[in-house]
Amino acid sequence: MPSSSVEDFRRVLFTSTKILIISGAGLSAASGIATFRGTNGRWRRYDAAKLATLSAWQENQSTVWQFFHYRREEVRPSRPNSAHEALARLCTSSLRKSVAPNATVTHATQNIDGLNLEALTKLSAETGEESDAQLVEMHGNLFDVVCTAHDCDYRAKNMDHPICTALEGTEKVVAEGNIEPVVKRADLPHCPQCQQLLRPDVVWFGERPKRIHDILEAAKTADLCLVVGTSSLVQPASKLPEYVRANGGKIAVFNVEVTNHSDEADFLFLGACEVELARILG
Ligand code: BJW
Ligand code: ZN
Repeated sequence: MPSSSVEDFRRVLFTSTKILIISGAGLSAASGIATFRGTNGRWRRYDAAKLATLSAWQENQSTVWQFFHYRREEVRPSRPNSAHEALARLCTSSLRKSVAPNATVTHATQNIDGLNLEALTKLSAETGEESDAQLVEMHGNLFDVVCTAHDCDYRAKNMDHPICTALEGTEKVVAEGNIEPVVKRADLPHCPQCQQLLRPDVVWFGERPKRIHDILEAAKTADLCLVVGTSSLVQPASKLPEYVRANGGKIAVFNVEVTNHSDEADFLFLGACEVELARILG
């Protein structure tokens, strides 16, 4: 049975040398962003997981762009919550000293909302110290776009609001039945270099997560792994704790509910991570 002893966890944290944080949608729930599989994981009449595929994109670029435009609009007003802030402190050398003085940190987030980076930037502006941790947005970022043409290397940050005029207002539509706003392909975001269609630079099923080698290396050498707010249903993120365990490392799960892997954890903190991480990490 996993332990929920804060004292024992803090002892393990204090002697750790390589920490891997794996986070998911529950980390941003308190910032007002819907979890991926929450409320049955649906957007309009679609299963969100089915829209996160290359085949959905190939079938209907307009619908997929409307989904991502909706998500950009959802994220835009949101701000990091106390869980992002607690992790940001753990990712900053001088603030980590009192809890994990000998550790380096890698944070592999599955979230595409950019809130972990925002929390680090905010903390760095307050302390004057840059984070020394490695932050990997392994499923990409909602505000990055990439050209779909094979012979074009265009890739950029795009904070435009809206990303294109044809998508404006579609985020408010709750489509009933099969009736949906029509946004023509020609009116979707296009590449300024070659005029081909742009797509969100996020990782769909069957695609390779970003910087996967850095993440696997961190998992194979970590002696402590914090698994925060993820259902642990999606590979390879769901497999990373197994690598940590194979190396003799400890696993601590922070989730509002028991998940697939929580019974294999050494520590389980059941509760909202925005409360638990602040309470336990300080
Ligand atoms: C709280 C809380 C609070 C709530 N406090 N907790 C070829 C074809 C097809 C499939 C595959 C293939 N090759 C491999 C696969 C397998 C596939 C897979 O895993 N499928 C499973 C469904 C079975 N994986 C992949 O395809 C991955 N690629 C891959 O494996 O490539 C091969 C490779 C690996 C290694 C090296 C080289 C090659 C890619 C997966 C991409 C996933 N993409 C998505 C969409 C991204 C863009 C977008 O967001 O739209 O990522 S799917 C979706 O799931 C999204 C999420 O990041 C991801 C994980 O979800 P998450 O974060 O866990 O959210 P939820 O909603 O599921 O859970 C929230 C949790 O929070 C819950 O537990 C709550 O209880 C909790 N919670 N409030 C604490 N306050
Ligand atoms: Zn292009």
